[in-house]
Amino acid sequence: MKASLQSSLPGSDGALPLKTALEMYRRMVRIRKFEETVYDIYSRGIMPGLAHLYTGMEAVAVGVCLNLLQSDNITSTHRGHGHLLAKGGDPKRMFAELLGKATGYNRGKGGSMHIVDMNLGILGANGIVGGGLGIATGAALSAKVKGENRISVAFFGDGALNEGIFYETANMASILQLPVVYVMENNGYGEYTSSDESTAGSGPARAEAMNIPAKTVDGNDVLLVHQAAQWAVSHAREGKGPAFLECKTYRWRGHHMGDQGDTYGYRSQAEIDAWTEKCPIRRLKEYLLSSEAVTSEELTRIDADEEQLIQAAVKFARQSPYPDIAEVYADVYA
Ligand SMILES: Cc1ncc(C[n+]2csc(CCOP(=O)(O)OP(=O)(O)O)c2C)c(N)n1
Ligand SMILES: [Mg+2]
Repeated sequence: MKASLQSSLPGSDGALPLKTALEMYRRMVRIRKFEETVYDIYSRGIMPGLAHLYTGMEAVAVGVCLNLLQSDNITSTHRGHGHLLAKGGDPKRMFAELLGKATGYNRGKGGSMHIVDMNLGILGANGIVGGGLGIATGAALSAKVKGENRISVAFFGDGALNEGIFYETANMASILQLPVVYVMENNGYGEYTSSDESTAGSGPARAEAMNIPAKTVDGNDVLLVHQAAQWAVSHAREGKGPAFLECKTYRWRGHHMGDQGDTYGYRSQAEIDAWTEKCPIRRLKEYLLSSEAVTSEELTRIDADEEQLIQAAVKFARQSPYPDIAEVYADVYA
């Protein structure tokens, strides 16, 4: 095995360590297996509540988060499992939360859209579209005021780009030169509406209008996302103010678990198939194998490790107790 892997990225200025490339692979596989297991347990009536799956979009969360320190903050969305896992979230506590168990991140009271891990800088998934933009910008303001070496990343969708909160917070971040990176996950749809029908202009153009430098990248190529995020993260960390990254990608599954097949008829099978062909995991796998930096056995071993991790997490969650009824009003704000 080679010690390091020369990245073939256009404009790449150095070698991408093989260790990083393998970690990208591992985390994308973890997210894929986590999400497809959620699909399975939800479909079998084991999981209550709601879930929005990240399958197909793994390269965005992983490419960005592998540029972050543990102390850096992220804010996530309603489609948050991938962001949390990419930042180092514990699959056991996540599954326990999804099943409403006392061992979950929020002691079973939050579910999919409220998972928080302050030790990992994860300021929360968020059921409010665009809600994370304000929180990430506020965290960046606090880092700047306190003089802490900590940046924030706000993941948000193409739908959230049309929320007023983006303009208020991005304007403030630009004026105050706050260390925040806005990562727009452009999967082409907000619920069942194509962004072509709902969005005038583009995210990067809107950011640039506020003097925020912006790039667009193929969000299904983890190497390209990683490289672009390296630029955006360094920009924020070096005190140059906010940066904006648009990652073009696609969600393989419906908007949420109630959106199956052609229930709402807004996407053609041909479109879904074309994007499935651009699987970010398969792409990285082919790249790694063609570079001869790793063997297929090594990747198969990672697949098996991750399968075991996810199955152990589900088992842990299923065997965990529900919270005691006496806690029903604890940690609840009204
Ligand atoms: C403020 C607000 N408005 C509307 C909704 C309902 N809603 C939930 S997800 C969603 C679509 C979001 O689309 P996008 O930001 O592109 O994220 P994606 O689901 O594609 O990941 C909408 C409209 C909400 N949760 N919050
Ligand atoms: Mg979207």
